[in-house]
Amino acid sequence: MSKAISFGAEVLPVTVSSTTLRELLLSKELTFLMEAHDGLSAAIAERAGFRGLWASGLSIASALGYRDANEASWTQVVDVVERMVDATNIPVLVDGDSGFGNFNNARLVARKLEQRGASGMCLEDKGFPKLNSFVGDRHPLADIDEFCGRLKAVKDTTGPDFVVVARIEALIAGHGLDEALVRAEAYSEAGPDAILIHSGKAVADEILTFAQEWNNKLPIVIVPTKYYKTPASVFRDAGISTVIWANHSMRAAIAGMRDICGRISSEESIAGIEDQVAGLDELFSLIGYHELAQAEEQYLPKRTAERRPSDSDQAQKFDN
Ligand code: SPV
Ligand code: MG
Repeated sequence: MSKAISFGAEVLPVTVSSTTLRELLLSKELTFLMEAHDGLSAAIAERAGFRGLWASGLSIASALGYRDANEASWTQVVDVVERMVDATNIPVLVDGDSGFGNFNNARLVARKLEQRGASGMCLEDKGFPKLNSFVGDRHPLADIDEFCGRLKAVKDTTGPDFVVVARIEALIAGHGLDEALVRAEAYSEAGPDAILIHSGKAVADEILTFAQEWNNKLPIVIVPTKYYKTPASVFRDAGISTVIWANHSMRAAIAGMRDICGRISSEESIAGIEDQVAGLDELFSLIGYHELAQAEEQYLPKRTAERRPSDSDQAQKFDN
């Protein structure tokens, strides 16, 4: 992948290349995608060493104060993704929910995400509006043929570099392994680049059995939010392609903000928490203020010895 480097990430606008999302999915190594929900969280994940990002629907919705029930519009999501793309130089896989409607809405969203620099979209086999997989137990699944049409439409509308991930919610909806495998088989005919198999269990058993049966006909992506105790080595040994840490920057932000807000409120002071929040230098560095200083040197007229009229000079002029 090659794109003009973001102003935030480097000193000068040059062209860099990073590993493409498809390369990450197909690589023999286990890939980790880190959740991000805005430009800042994306930049932090990149600095931590992640080679790809998950634009989480849950986290983006939460950061905007919405529920993960398609309350945020697709254009709001696209705008957030654009900020994540601009703030980093690593590929972004976007949680496209169920595609915001039928095949036509799904392909419209995918095309727009591609135009804004996203590297791929994950489409889940539910209807519109969807509800977060961990909320309640009503998760009606899409008709298999209809969902294949949605996948095909997205594939046909986007370019060859744009990755499409077909997400199976059969286990979440309580339909069992056979249904998940039937769906994986059918969806793979529609041309996606990978299968995401989701599970709400606290242990990885059903995911590991799925992986064994599926035998890597397409790369497998997983989201171990609930079976978080399973070590990565188990996923490696099972031949899983990609692990998504789906919501942990957003949850870390909640915990951090909750604690700091509570302390400032009760202590009526910021003295005690100063060394527990990120320094402004770190913030300025993450957002690339150094590039702005360099650009000013390059593009602003050089200051002359003569002082330029300041705002207070102007104010005085009006006062007189
Ligand atoms: C998300 O991060 O929005 C996901 C993963 O879709 S989950 O919340 O587990 O459904
Ligand atoms: Mg989601």
